[in-house]
Amino acid sequence: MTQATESPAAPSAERSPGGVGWAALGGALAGAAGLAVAELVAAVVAPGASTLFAGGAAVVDAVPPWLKDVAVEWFGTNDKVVLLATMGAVLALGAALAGWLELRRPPVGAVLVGVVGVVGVVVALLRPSATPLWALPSAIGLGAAVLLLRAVVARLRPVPGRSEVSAGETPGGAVDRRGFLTVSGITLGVAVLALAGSRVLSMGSTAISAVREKLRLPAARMPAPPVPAGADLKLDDLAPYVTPNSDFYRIDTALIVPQLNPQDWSLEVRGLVDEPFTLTWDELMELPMEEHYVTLSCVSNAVGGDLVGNALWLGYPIRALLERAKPQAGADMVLSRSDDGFSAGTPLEVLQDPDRQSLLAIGMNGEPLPLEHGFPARLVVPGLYGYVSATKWVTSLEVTTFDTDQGYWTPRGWSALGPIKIASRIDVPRLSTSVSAGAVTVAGVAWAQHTGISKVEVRADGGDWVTAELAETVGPDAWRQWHVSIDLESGYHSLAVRATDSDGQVQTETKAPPAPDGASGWQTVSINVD
Ligand SMILES: Nc1nc2c(c(=O)[nH]1)N[C@H]1C(S)=C(S)[C@@H](COP(=O)(O)O)O[C@H]1N2
Ligand SMILES: [Mo]
Repeated sequence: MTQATESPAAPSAERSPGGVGWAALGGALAGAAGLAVAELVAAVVAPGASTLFAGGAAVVDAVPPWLKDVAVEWFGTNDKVVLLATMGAVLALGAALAGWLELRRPPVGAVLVGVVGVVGVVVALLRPSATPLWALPSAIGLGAAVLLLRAVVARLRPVPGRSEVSAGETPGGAVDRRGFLTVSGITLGVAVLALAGSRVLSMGSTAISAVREKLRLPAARMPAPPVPAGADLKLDDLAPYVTPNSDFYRIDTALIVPQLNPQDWSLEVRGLVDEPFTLTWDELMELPMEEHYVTLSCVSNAVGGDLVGNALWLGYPIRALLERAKPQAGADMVLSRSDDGFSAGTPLEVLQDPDRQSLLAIGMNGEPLPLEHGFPARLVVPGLYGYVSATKWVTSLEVTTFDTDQGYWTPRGWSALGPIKIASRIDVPRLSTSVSAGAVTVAGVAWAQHTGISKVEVRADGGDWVTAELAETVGPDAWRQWHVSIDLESGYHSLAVRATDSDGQVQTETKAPPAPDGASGWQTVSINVD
């Protein structure tokens, strides 16, 4: 047998090598249309069920801790945008490859698209809040992509009868070029319309923003002590004592912010308790609220980093919820779960501590929680990193044990317990500002939540430690600003800072990376004095 007597498709395609590029383009268009159709269906079913978002969420859950650190370090809080862009690029390349394969080795391209679609269906069904309907976006998107792929690529096959004439000629002579362009145009149209439709439909989600805007929170029965006049030094570049909501760092695994309507929200308190119960929003609103300033920080914060912020939280004590549920002997952990599948394991003892103001929070700096910070309710526990305590969009508290359960990050390489390490940061002078020789103001913040900061020291060029002046603070759960004047001659200098907590423990010089239980070491900055 010779090449020439094989099935017509393969040799003809070989005679029109230019068709390969067009097939790749057609594949990419069909892939884009499939993803857009999935977005459109997801806008009706559930935003998190689309191929892109369910796939992205699965990637987020699967990344090893070191990669999470690298992502936060390189991209900061833009890491999600980078993830989605990378996924988009990989899928576009895969779809182009499918176009090429479909031309050369049908139906391999269609099968490849099918595999991606099936993976999309499976990961969507595996999401914690998934219902069987979550299979639809990827399934329907997959169907659309396969149909369009086959239709586009079919137009690149030589039209019978014309193929003889065109042997060895440019592909345009042999294939139905106009047909190809028409089908490609239709495919592009499907992609654009489906995407536009999904945007329009998902604007319904701004409905939750509207609900939040209208919400009036109850006044605190127990208001926070006023912020002392001297707590905020109000220096340029120094982090303000109270972090505005719009500047507050955001860390979570959610690719799309969960949209919870308070009227549909409830908190289930269950597990090893004598009196399990479910608390509705209206019931919560009737309970006496408290207000506390608490500084929240992330275990991923590098030395000198800004994944930390101080806010006024309004909420109901978690301690009181637990009292009502009556935990049983032997329990030592509360596993809090969020609507989107995150969980945190917090020591029961910490949450029952009458001296620790742990809240089921509904308000942040005088407003309902912003959507990204956990609307309508989240946990805030002074002294523990967010990953083991600060569950946003919280929907259940399960009293359990550390032996039987673990929070989201623990199997991913992070410590089960996450007490916050003593930390101090230099905010002033900023690297970019020019400083003149003489008395130089150095200032920053320091935190050791729940113990409090008793001293901050700064030294220049490895010399003697100079004690900084501490600004006032409302209490041990909130950070403290500090400032000191240091004489510096012109030239390069290195400045280091260390804090001491109220128990007399000095911040360790030993450097540790964020994983597995938080970064440590003294922050050192280099400055150029004119
Ligand atoms: N539902 C949910 N809650 C979550 C997380 C999350 O990924 N999902 N991340 C936690 C982590 S690691 C931190 S540091 C804090 C950050 O809270 P913020 O975004 O309001 O600053 O939220 C915690 N609560
Ligand atoms: Mo975190």
